[in-house]
Amino acid sequence: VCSLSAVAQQSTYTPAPENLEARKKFQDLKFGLFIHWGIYSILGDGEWVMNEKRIPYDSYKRLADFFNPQDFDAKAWVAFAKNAGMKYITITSRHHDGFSMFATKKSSYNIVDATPYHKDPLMELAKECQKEGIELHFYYSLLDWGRADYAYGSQIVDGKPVKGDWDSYIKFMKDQLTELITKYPGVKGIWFDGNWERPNANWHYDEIYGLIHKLNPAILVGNNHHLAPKEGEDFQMFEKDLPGQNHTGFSGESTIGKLPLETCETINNSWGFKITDRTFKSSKQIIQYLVNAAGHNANFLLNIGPMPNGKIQPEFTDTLNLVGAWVKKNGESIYNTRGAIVPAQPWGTLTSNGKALYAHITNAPGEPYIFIPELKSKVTKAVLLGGAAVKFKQQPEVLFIYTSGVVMDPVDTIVKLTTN
Ligand code: FHN
Repeated sequence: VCSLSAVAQQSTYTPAPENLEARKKFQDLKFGLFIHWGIYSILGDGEWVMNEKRIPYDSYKRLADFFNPQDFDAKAWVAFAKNAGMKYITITSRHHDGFSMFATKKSSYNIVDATPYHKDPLMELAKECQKEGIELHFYYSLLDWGRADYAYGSQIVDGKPVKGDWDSYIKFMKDQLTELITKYPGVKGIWFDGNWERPNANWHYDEIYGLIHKLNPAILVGNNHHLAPKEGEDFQMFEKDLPGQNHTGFSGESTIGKLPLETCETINNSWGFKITDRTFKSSKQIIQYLVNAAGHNANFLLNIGPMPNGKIQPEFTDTLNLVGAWVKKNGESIYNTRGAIVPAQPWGTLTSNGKALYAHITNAPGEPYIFIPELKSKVTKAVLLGGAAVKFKQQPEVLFIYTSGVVMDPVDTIVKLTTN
């Protein structure tokens, strides 16, 4: 039986006008830089190293004594993102190891108080992003391997861990989120992760999301819980999968909702710096991922794990220089566009900016033409983006684009279709 007070407490989230505006802007940005960086970077074995190598928390914590990223340069990171054509950055403010990469008063286990570096890189980054017109989102881990109040490994009964102090942990997160939102200039989003470790816990999202939106209604809340969107969230992300796909096994329960979409993927095979990981994706793979994400109406958040000294490894820079050059040339078919216009086709995908449609032919067609089914708009002109006219024929709800004589680009042949 629902008591009256319980009913009264249930609130439905109505995003503020500035939040709806921020969602639209976010969708226009299309391409972001994901950064996993923490004291784990020292070991060069990924951000899960403490857990995977079973390093006791007290021993792991000693890494802080050696974390001194003297070569960190916020300007260089933001320039790196901009040069790649990225319009926003999402960075780990605190990962599962519980180490805060920012100046927090709520835990001494943070980069300013616990390392010889004694500086706050996230403040530098926030200021530089603001100066350069790059949006900044903070990744924030719900899961904590070390805090006593979280009590990692504890059984969950009635929505709470049996051990630890759940209320204290929830309060701690709220306090830190308040710091992140109120102290750092220009923060545009919070990217939660780790819900999946305690799927049956009561995370008090109503309070946490409510607090965030009270502090700043425009802030976009997303949660990588691998489930359908929950009340209070402003965007939906898919880890290592395009919306609707489930290669990772993470996205089985994440049916696509109505929120702006984002997909994240790694530049090699690791989130945090991994010294042995040389499985670098090519610029072609990254460009095609971006194009496919846009075609699926999603932003693409591409991850790098910077080195412990604060530098970004040259392999990433080289690849993203090529990606940046491509986006500079073809950006009108990516930025400010929307996708999911027609289902993904064997030859590729479609984007639209409202004025034109862009057919991205990323897979060489087997026939000397491609066809676009279910197309409602009337096409009046077809050209290669920035180039010559292309022959086409429109029949009711099907458009044929003839590719014979067209020099195909192995990365993406873009045909711009003017519609009326
Ligand atoms: O466990 C994390 C992982 O370290 C990384 O942060 C990724 C990013 O999407 N999310 C988690 C796995 O779902």
